[in-house]
Amino acid sequence: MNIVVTGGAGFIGSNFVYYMLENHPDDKIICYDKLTYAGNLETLEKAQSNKNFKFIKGDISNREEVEKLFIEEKPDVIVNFAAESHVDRSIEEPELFLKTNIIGTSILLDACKKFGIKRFHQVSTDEVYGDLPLDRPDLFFTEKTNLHTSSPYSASKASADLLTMAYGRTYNIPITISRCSNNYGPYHFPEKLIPLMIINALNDKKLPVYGEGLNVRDWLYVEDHCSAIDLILQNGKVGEVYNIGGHNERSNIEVVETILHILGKPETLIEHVTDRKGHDLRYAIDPTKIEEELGWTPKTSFSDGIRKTIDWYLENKSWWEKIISGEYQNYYERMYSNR
Ligand code: NAD
Ligand code: TDX
Repeated sequence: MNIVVTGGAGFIGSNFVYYMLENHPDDKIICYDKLTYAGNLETLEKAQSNKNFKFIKGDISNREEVEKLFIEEKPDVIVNFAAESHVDRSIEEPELFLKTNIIGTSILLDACKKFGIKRFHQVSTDEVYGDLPLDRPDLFFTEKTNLHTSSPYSASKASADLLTMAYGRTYNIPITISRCSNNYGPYHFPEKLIPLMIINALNDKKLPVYGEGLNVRDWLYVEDHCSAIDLILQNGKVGEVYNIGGHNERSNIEVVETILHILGKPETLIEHVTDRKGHDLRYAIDPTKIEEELGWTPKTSFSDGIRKTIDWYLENKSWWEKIISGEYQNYYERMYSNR
């Protein structure tokens, strides 16, 4: 099978590329990525020598480039990871999120309609469900929870989900959608909570916690997300949505304290800063459907995963040092100075 992984030079997409090359040696994995600030060819260095891997630079929101991809590579499957993915950037510049996440997805779906496809899988997020209150730990997101978005990012992802379902129903395109909770692990871009805190702590810089740090996220080790998508591609029911999560809820402050503790750094590095606008309180996934229908179970607990992740950042300093010494500095300055 020819499997196109859009956004495969980013965090989860690259982990998925490696997962598929290892677990499906008979498939060809084609990474299609625009290489925005979040895409990084160095991340794919170890895949380049694999004969089953190919990289193509291209933009999902460019119709001509996408049609060329379909004509030349004849994909059987598209797994769409390509997106603008950072909530804080969406608050600064919503329009780019609409272009990539909504128009880009619609252009991919148009190409599926025009050229045919065996499966279009949309990688979505638990953020499309909005948030849950902090004082109701009994509540979880199920696939039936209403879409109720808070940020321009989540609104754009929810729109892409709706378009995916509409193309499935109207044009009979065999679609599936997965909505996963927060991922962490190797190759996570330094702007996101866990890598940012690890890197700042290693550099003895302040750790900027938004507000009181009581907001809760449900963390999943990235490899467990990859295995879930793989199962959905193999055995998932066309037209269905699957939630992915492993019941690893932690408040942000707990996560930051855990990182400091493992690294042996003082809690005085923590600095509470102005809260994110519209900040979602709590995400928590109910994964019963994917567990019962597809037999998926996550392998990595948060306590193991966070140690593995910290080890990876310790062993791969050159990967992140290059990122934080570039354009990232302007971003950091814009986002965090005088906050
Ligand atoms: P990321 O920002 O690390 O990577 C995104 C990748 O997409 C980059 O390689 C970038 O170059 C590429 N890209 C951006 N615009 C593109 C375009 N127009 N055409 C082609 N490529 C483009 O993101 P991530 O954290 O790996 O997230 C991947 C996907 O998973 C996203 O769709 C995101 O919404 C979803 N998701 C992420 C999480 C999470 O915790 N990170 C959780 C659930 C779902
Ligand atoms: O400097 C920070 N300080 C801080 O307190 C940053 C970057 C974040 N935070 C808080 C905000 C959130 O409550 O940490 C939490 C996690 O923040 P992010 O890493 O930005 O992730 P989140 O907003 O939860 O969104 C992530 O999960 C769902 C991904 O970035 C999305 O792409 C995915 O869809």
